[in-house]
Amino acid sequence: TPDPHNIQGDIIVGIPKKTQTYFFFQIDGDPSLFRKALVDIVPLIKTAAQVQKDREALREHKRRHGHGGDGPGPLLKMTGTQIAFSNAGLVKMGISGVATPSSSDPKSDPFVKGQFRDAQNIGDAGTGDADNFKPAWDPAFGNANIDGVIFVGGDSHHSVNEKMEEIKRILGPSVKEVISIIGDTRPKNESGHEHFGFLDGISNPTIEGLDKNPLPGPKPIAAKHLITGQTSDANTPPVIIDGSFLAFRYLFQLVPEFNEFLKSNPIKGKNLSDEEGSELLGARMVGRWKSGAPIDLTPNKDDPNLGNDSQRNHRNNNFFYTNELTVTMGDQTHCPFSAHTRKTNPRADFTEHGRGGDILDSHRIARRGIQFGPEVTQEEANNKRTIHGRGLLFVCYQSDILNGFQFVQKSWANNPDFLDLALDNKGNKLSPGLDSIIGQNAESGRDVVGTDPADPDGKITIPRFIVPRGGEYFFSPSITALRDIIAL
Ligand code: N7H
Repeated sequence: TPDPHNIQGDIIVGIPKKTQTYFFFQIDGDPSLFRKALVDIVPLIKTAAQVQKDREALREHKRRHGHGGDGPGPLLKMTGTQIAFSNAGLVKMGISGVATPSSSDPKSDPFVKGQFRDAQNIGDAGTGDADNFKPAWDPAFGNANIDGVIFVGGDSHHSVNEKMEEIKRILGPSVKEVISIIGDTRPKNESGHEHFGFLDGISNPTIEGLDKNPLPGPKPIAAKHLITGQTSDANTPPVIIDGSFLAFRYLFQLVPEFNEFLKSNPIKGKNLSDEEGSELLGARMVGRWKSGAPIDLTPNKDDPNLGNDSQRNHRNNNFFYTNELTVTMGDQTHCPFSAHTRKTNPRADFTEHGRGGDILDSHRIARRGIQFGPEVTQEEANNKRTIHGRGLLFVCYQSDILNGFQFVQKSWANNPDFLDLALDNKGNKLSPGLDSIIGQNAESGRDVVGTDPADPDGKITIPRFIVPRGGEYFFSPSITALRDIIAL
């Protein structure tokens, strides 16, 4: 089992955060200067064991004061710092041994190539042919010059800025900032909800042997799917033991446009008002209602008690697209195969069909993102057009980028034939089309099947509401790797 005192805390626990600053940097000048400065950065990095303690303190604070440190009464100051390196950064420092385990060829290893050169593979729009493809990204991410990222999550901008200043003082001129991005959870009742309005962060893999009381839902997975170097093979490079790969995506969301699309395309039904039809369409695109309630369990209307219910009856993640075994496989009346959650974690669709839990488990990812940008303004709502940039700073961890993020995006979300368990009205296999939310194939239209429960064969074309404008693949080393191998 991996050691919680050695693993960075965001990987298996998740840094508690109201806000988080990502400092993307380039190692400047002689890399040994940076490696020396790292000696004083390492003690600032929070381990999984420490983050677990922070979470307990936060729970206790909530129990006593009714809020997480931001209401009346005592505040709870808290930050968590993490660090990760791109392949370019590791190469600059002369650190070898980090590569995507399942990749046989460095030329096609997404980690070694960097995400800029993997962008066409994962469906981002851009220009140029396969050999010199240039994704339509922001310049900071467009030159493949990011060596690493340090990020600090915490209770407030004040706490995070203080910690960030301390870090920058330690690093001094050994790094150059490429870009800093600030993420913020949304205000009040929208806290925990992403910008389209849906509760996020409900379903993440739990880990065998580490999570003592996993909530009902998908079974815990082996640590080796999230943590690198979990093998008894004596040839395992020490640098990868207790580490994880971090996939970062800078994803802008067109919120007024998304809302307008739902409004203009309500699902028609006997007992549905237009407003309810629009809400149903949104839920069938995501796989959950805005409250978080899974449509597999409540297909006709939202059920906020169920959405919030991770703790009381542990119901909001305990579903398998089998409609509690009341209907046969291939059914889309509760949830279309094109729904975002069903595409990205098909649960029993996959395991019940002889394709083995371990294979599904190898495609699970631990998501730790945060929102960025302001709330939709009145002007934007009126004009149904985005003026201010907002979206998701998507972060996920996995032990293998080919099996994890890249696979989920490329082979599931962007693949119109996944998962073709349903039959069309002529009895042929029905391709579900793209993932309604994140499916993408350059600039081409996003055809999606099954959004209307009364017409499982029905196809609609959904515009792109998510615009990727950058990203990188990183490796988050263990504390011992940072201290004994990378720092000088
Ligand atoms: Fe998704 N959304 O608001 O629609 N995601 N996601 N995601 N996502 C999930 O179950 C969203 C993105 C996964 O285990 C929920 O915790 C948005 C990428 C996976 O059942 C919601 C964006 C990738 C799951 C959203 C975005 C994934 C998941 C339900 C981009 C991987 C868990 C909350 C802006 C390539 C599935 C929950 C499971 C859940 C949304 C991005 C993957 C509401 C807006 C890029 C694996």
